[in-house]
Amino acid sequence: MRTQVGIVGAGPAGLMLSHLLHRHGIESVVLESRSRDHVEHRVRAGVLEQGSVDLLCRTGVGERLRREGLRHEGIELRFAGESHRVPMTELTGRAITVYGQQEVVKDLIAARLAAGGTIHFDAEVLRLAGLNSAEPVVHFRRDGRDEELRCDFVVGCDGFHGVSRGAVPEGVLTSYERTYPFAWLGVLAAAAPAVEELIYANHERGFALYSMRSPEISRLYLQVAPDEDITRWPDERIWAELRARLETVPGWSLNEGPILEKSITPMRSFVVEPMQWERLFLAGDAVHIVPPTGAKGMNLALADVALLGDAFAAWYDRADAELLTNYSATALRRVWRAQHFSWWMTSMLHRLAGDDPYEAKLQTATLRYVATSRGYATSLAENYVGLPEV
Ligand code: FAS
Ligand code: PHB
Repeated sequence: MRTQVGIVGAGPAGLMLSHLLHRHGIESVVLESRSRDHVEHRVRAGVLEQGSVDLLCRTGVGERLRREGLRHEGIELRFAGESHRVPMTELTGRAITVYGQQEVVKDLIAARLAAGGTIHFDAEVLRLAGLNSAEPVVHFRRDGRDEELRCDFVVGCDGFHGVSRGAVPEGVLTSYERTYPFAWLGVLAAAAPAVEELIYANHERGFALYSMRSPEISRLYLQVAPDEDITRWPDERIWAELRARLETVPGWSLNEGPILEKSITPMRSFVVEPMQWERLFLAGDAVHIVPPTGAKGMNLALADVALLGDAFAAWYDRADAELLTNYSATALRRVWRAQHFSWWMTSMLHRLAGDDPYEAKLQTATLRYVATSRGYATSLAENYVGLPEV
């Protein structure tokens, strides 16, 4: 099997890259270890930055997003019994759209298959070879057989637990990491959201987030211990804790309903540099992770491959290697801006280990500064809706 660009992973990064390459007339093959059904139903991110919406729409995969996505022009911060809206669109002229990651994945898979694209599901990549040669080889296993994909370039879009990052020789990569003393318990509930916009709540019992997927489906999160056991969280306990942390303003209550899915997501900040080595390029969670408080994960993945799409086009169209050579340095500017913003949102909103009363006071002061300073609110807003250029 041979192609121009071998892509490991059919998440938002891998699928969008394959779509962008196709639009430039560049062949690719996507190898995905899980089934199509699994990747299309894996509940993860929910917020698309303006730039991600624009990318999907201008490349012809935004039709259902336009129809079903929920455009939001603000978010609400709840703390110390107060509630403050950050009017993001008024401050920046840009907005976010709530549209589940699994819907983006479904739209991209449909577009690739309709265009005759090649995505091999249930095809686990075992190792990458020849990355410093003119013809790298992706070794993978499918239907119990070992197979090879020969290509000009390999792009690792295989997430934090993938194999691509590990294919870079010892001593090349530098890792930067921060772990947090908490995790998120996320639930998907068949309950009409009791809110028009997302609510981020700083509470003495811990952080809570009220999000949604549609007028009928709510998506909610609770800060829990980093090693929390989900079996200790029956539905009643989840709702009771969400009520305690979110129902802090008079006359407002959340809507409950059957919980359709619950899971625990660990919190970490992580970057490896550089994001490329020889003929291997890394994108998305394979090379950086952010705590989801800033809703940046999926958006960063899409921004990475938007750069790679243009870089490969320059290489194949006119043998211009400049964008490919500078991919890592260019992408890392946005990655580190998002790392800082995600860390800042996480530090401001979560009950930190040790219950340091000084920390809690700093959090309240920061939140109140966002609520009262147009300049500080604009800083939060422009990072949240996505900076056009960094
Ligand atoms: P992905 O992890 O989405 O995709 C990688 C793909 O590679 C997967 O389909 C995997 O099966 C495949 N793969 C891995 N190893 C392979 C191998 N050896 N061979 C072949 N295929 C292989 N972000 C937010 O903004 N908000 C959230 O609420 C949020 N919640 C999250 C919850 C969880 C449990 C996780 C893990 C992440 C969450 N994220 C969230 C972040 C998430 O949205 C990522 O940023 C996004 O999925 C990144 O997309 P990709 O880089 O494409 O990686
Ligand atoms: C979501 O709707 O899944 C979501 C929204 C905002 C976040 C994280 C997750 O910061």
